[in-house]
Amino acid sequence: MKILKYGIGLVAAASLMTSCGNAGKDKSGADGALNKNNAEKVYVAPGEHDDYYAFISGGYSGNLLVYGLPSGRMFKEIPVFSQFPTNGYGYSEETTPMLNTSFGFIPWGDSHHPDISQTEGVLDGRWVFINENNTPRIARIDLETFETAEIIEVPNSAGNHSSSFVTENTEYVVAGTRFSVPVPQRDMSIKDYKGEFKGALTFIGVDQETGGMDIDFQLLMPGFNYDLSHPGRGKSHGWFFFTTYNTEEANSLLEVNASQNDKDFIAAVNWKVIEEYVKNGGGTMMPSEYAHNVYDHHTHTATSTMKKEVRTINPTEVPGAVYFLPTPKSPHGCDVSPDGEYIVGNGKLSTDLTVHSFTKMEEAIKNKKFDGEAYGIPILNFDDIHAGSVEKAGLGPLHTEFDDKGNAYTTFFISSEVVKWKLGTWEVVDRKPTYYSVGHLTIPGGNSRQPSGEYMFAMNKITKDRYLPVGPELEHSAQLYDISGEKMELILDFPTHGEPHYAAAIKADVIKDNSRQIYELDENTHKHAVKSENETRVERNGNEVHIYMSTIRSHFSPDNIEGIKVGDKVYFHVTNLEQDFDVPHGFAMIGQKTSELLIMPGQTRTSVWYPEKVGVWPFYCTDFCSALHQEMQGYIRVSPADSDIELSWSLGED
Ligand code: RUQ
Ligand code: CUA
Repeated sequence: MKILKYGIGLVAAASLMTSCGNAGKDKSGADGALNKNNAEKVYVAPGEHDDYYAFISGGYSGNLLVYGLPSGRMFKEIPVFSQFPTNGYGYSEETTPMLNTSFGFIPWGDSHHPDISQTEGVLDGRWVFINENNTPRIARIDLETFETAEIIEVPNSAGNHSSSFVTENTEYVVAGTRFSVPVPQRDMSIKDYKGEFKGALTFIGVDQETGGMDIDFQLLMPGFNYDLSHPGRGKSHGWFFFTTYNTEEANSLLEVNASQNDKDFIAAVNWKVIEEYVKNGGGTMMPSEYAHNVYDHHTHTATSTMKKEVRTINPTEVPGAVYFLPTPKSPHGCDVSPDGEYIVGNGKLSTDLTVHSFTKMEEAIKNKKFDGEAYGIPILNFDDIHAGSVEKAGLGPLHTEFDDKGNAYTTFFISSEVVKWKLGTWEVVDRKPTYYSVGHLTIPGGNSRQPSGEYMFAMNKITKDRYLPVGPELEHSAQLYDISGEKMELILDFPTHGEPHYAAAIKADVIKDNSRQIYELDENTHKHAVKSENETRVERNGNEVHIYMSTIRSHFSPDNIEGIKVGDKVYFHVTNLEQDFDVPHGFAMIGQKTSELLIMPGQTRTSVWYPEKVGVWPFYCTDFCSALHQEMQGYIRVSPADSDIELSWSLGED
């Protein structure tokens, strides 16, 4: 057993080296982007718009990036789980509550799998959700403002990886734990893991009007690792599927000890049955602590509330709620075909891709044909549910997406390629190399009933020689393929940011006309907003000083302030009075131990400054906003702590 495993490891390493070594030679090949037709395919003329938005996870940047397809141009980095000095997210007083958790303020996150909201199985472009892996959280980004609107922490969870995927009417956004942990957390020996640790699968309800998230229930499963998940759709709507590995429940050297079982499971969860159970009062409210952070774009302010309990469900108490589908060798991706019939589980250590049939699964459940149980959860017979396997497709299969013509596309990390195969016949139709070692891939409309048949892009883990060298640390590369024909054609290379795990992509038309241009000043209900320069002022309350400031091209009001003292705590509440699209102003104060503020038209932002040195200190606008941007500046006089200089402020006085 051990020999075999290490054998695969060696093949993997060898093949990885080979594929990288050959790469340079491929560059002028027939499938290169140098081919004129291919260049035209990705060419978006100056001033023209792309056809698709792609929301690409920023991985260990903690953020979400917005790209256009087919050009591969990056339009925006949306800060989600990490502080972002570019606009002050996570630094300004209004936004720091977004990063609050039961562990306190966390400045960083590891974002993985974005997923766009759906109506009747079709992407509707209202929101995009994304998970944070390290300190388990789910965020909702509003696609009118392209800002993070809400973050909810997921208790009893760790390595929040089988997340954040939505059901076909966005009834739920689902989060599953990768690491099982003691539930509730307690001081116990790690060696007692087996049978004691639990894996929480969390169903977060989504309010259809506001998008507001709230945990409906948490299923406390056996202590496996729940790696990835996808909802059923169409005929399988009402079910959710999770791959598991480490069904061995090992707690050390998992690369060996979690690879012992010939088959792990896909857990099939019937959430409609559990929903009924919960409606009838089922489940147990467990004391717990998790943060729920909500941003309001009228007050321009986030609030953080600590929740105190969560509804937990013991799966064995709900008949018909959970079944295990045996699936070979530590499956990673768990993907459901557009019609909801096929559930693909890719065993990382298997050369074959396993596909289960939903119809057969239902049949086997109806006939109560089980092959034993694990912790009271019935295990189905592999042969009863198996639809087919794609044999010897490649090495190290990870993720699968689908097109609109009955094909599936699977990434292979070790053999560094995307393989196209046919649903139903399981035959391989095409394979194309990726540069290098692909993780996820995306087809616009992935995880929906209506994937597109135009483009697919691969997000790679290794970049090596794809771009001009920039030292040891490289951005990850992505490759765009034209999939409209029988064979895939590589048409573009583009760099991504952080480590892109999944990406969600959607037709631009669905979103672009709803995109907001300004915030209405009339609707600004921020408690420290000013609506005109007449309202700007400075107030002292003990050693706290509040500066109510405004910006408009090309000055601050006030721009001269005296009477600030060493030892004060100074709040800058800056309102941008502009009501024109794309006229933000910035604010930066010399020596201030935070980031700048970047303030959108109609918005208010606050930062805090502790003046430490006597003198006259300038502040300025950081965003080149007008021909007289360089004139957009001001001074603050800082006097000794015991000074009796009166507080005063002015604009345009001599
Ligand atoms: S998982 S490849 Cu989060 Cu595959 Cu990244
Ligand atoms: Cu305002 Cu530059």
